[in-house]
Amino acid sequence: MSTRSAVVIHDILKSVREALWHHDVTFEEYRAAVGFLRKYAQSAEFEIPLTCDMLFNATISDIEMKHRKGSVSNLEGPYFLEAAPTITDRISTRDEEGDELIIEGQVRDLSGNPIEGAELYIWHSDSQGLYSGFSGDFPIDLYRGKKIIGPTGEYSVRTTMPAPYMIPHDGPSGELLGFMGRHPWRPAHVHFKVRAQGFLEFTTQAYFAGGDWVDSDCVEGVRAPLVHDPEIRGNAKVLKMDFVLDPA
Ligand code: MBD
Ligand code: FE
Repeated sequence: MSTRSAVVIHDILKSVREALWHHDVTFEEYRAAVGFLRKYAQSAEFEIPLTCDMLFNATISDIEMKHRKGSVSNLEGPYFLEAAPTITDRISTRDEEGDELIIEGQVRDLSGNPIEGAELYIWHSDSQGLYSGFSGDFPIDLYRGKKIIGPTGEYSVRTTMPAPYMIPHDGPSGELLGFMGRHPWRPAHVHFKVRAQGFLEFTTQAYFAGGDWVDSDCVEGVRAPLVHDPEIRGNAKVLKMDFVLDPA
């Protein structure tokens, strides 16, 4: 009897070996590739998850959507933090001048009933494209929050616009992108995760129509239904995000 891991690993290796055959990969090239992989052992701790997320996270999230009827999910990325501060109606930021962003919508089930008590995590970059908790002296209570959803399922949270994000590219993840002839940019995006008793955990992102790199995301995460064209309300952009959760 084959275990699931045996079957999946076998198929992955089969595909890799086919590619090696197909391209006549030489011993020298093979040694160079092994040498490249060894760099991960000396690099920062985030490099391995970053490379994996860059290459495979979007695919895993698409595969998962086959089994869901609710909202369109998207990759989590490497910068989710469980320890996000609980918020009411605004996410703390340090940009007095950053463009205002209002995020509002409803959390509901497949039949349209509000999901009271759902935990909505929102996290995004600052106006420089940096994430709190992952960049120097940058306290984790900024640019992240956990909102507890009330009885109507509706929520509204103020924050500032994220910026396009350049993934760290001075380590092996960036070097790999270079080998592939790609740039290290992600378009500006906001991350969401929703957890509620009795429902599947839901993770997605929102992107902004017309923004830089929307068509060439380095992690290939952009999906058409997730590209939004926010309306303007006063000085703020308004991002409408409804979350429809599948039952557990
Ligand atoms: C990010 O900010 C991100 O969201 C993903 C998916 C990968 C790298 C950096
Ligand atoms: Fe991100």
